[in-house]
Amino acid sequence: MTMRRIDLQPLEPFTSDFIDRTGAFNPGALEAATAIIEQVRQEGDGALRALTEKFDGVAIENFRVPGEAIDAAMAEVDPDTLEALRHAAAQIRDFHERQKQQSWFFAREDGAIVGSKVTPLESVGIYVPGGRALYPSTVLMNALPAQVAGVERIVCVTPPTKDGTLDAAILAACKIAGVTEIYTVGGAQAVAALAYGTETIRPVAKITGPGNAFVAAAKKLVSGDVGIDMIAGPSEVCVVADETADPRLVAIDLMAQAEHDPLAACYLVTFSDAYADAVEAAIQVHLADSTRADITRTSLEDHGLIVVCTSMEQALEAVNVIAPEHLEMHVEGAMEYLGAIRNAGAIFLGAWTPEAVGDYVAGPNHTLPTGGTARYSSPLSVDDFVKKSSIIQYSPAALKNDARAVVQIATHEGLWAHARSVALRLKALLDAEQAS
Ligand code: HSO
Ligand code: ZN
Repeated sequence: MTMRRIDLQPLEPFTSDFIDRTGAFNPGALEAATAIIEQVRQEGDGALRALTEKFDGVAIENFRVPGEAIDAAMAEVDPDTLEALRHAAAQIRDFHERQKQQSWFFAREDGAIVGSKVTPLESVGIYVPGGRALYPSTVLMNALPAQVAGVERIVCVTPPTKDGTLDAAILAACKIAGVTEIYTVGGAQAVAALAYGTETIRPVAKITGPGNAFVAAAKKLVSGDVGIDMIAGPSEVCVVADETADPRLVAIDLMAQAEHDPLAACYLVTFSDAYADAVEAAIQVHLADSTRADITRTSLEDHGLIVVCTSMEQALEAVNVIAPEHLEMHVEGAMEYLGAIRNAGAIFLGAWTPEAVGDYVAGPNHTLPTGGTARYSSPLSVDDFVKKSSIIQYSPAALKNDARAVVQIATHEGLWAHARSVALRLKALLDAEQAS
């Protein structure tokens, strides 16, 4: 197993040309999703049944998962897993509680009141993938911020397993995180149902959660009719390691991302070829024990990259160009470099912070910007499940203060009624003053 390697010269800048992020877009999926969405809009539940038979190979009569099935799942899941999910949920909830924004108002001296009113979305739909990415942790990471935001209707959709049922741990995570409705339907058809509604599934205001190329395409297509969160690309980690980092730990942390997906992209930023060799050798040793060696090896060989730098400045510059979803600073005095890191979805500091703690239990969300979008976007948060309305209330004194400016700008813009709406009120005020 060898990863692609770049040896930078002193002062040589790391540029985006070194990174290969192609292959994320799939035009075939867009075409297929368009047809599926149309079918669901026209035929509702009938289309969901037909498409579930076609793509999942199972006939489903009733998509809604009954309460008894959810209770049965709680009993079926191994108690230690249930306990771990509850432990994770408590810390995730606690973290997201701190993100909650309050409505605020500001009273100006002239009596005008301006402000911002925060309102939770009425409903959200969470897409939970099946197959290789069957993650109860993703249920927690999407549903808990919605619950903390105050969303009343939290709907979960997820594709059936071969026998038409759902994974018990997924159902248990739904219960723990306050999901209010669960439907056994996946793919672009589930996204269409959430966006436009069917006989059994009422539409939602926003759809979040990861999915395959068809789900991503469907989310893109329904966006505008409903809200969507970010479209997640393949997972990424960038580990910056100096000579103080144990190469075996750096190796296993790279592998922890690589094992997600053959398309996952893992970057090692380090300071000598000898160190890079030691990490590669350690990966080789770990691979012998891995239960996901094939995915891991493919990911590292096809999309892995080692950048050997000559200074920490150069390394940090590389990090900011990569703008990784996850960044591990496996270096002495990691906290000191925080100020220099501009682009990263989540930053893990020091030797005791493997990405896996953030994936599951630390509290911050594991839904993070991928594909370099950390340059301008943020982790999924409570903010994604609320919206704001601006509030404005004027007093007579405030109107008097501002009337001239409004009339001036409105007249410049050629908007007669705008100017007049203020001028008429101003006249009424002045007349009343004169009368008294
Ligand atoms: N590392 C993934 C999240 C996850 N890990 C879920 C384990 N389960 C996001 O990049
Ligand atoms: Zn992970």
